[in-house]
Amino acid sequence: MEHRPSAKNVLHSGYHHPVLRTWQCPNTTVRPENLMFPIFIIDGDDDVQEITSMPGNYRYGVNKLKEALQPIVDDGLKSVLLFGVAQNLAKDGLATHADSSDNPVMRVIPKLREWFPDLLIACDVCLCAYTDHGHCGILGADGYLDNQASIERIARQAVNYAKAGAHIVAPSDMMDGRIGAIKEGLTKAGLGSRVSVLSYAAKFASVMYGPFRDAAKSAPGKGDRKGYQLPPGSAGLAARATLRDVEEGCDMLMVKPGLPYLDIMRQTKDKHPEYPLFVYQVSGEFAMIIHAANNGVFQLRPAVEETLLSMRRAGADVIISYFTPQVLKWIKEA
Ligand code: PB1
Repeated sequence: MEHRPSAKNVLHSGYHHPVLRTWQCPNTTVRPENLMFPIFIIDGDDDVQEITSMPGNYRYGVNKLKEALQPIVDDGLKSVLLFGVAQNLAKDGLATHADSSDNPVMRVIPKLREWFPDLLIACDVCLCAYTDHGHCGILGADGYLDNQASIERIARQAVNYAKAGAHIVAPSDMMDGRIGAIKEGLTKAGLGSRVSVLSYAAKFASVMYGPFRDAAKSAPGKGDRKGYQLPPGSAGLAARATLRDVEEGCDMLMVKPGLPYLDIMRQTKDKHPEYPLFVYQVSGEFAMIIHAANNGVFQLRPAVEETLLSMRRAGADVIISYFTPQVLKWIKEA
């Protein structure tokens, strides 16, 4: 008996040519507007420090950022996500310098607006880089997170970044109700319609943040973040957290990390198709690909491109990636 596939089961005819293959892969292209570049701003104004755990990434002082960003902007960069690094500023229980006039992010926002008028500026909003205990919120006298004190402090930080000129504030703290607190603060400041809130809505307690914590000097002094970042196994809490943040008024949603959470991206996009969905390809994902490529496991470019394509296929509209400068060059070459 000779088996022959039916006409409908002959698939090769539909993708035997490169153009056919692009038609078979809708909504998977990566353009400059699909990328956001995370950058670290350190409080040493003339410092440029390579981040050894993230090859090719640097902490930049305010006076060094323009020359560093100019070629990337020339290559088509559309948006950045700013992270402050406090090496000299004092850290305390109230994260005083999270938004003080000495804070490097507060000082660089107006300069970026002047240097690159078309660049969209997002600011990560969190306390962990500025608290002496390294957690993302305020601790109570009992040593546990005080959620209410935390969201009030985080809202003030967000409003101050907005007042300094940020287009987007992106709270990565994972406190309950911080989106509503931030929206209320922005509205009271007259900025409720002019500054976007990008919620790190489904952010998991991942092992893949290590290089970032090295870069931002933001690891928790003791304990961990499992009590406020989502359990990696819970799609249910991801759905509830995302719905909560939608109801509290966020403008855009995020899933983080990326590759281990493609299912959560698809779930989030299907439940909230009317919201732009971001995914954060975190530092550990970046490092894994870089070290694998450097050790001959695969070529860097196809590995990065396949990973980013998978996130677009899973529903991500924007990918926050440390590979952004390199991908922009590849897009320009193509
Ligand atoms: O690239 C990364 O690993 C991002 C880490 C991320 C930044 N938003 C947070 C993860 C963490 O350290 O727990 C920082 C938390 N505010």
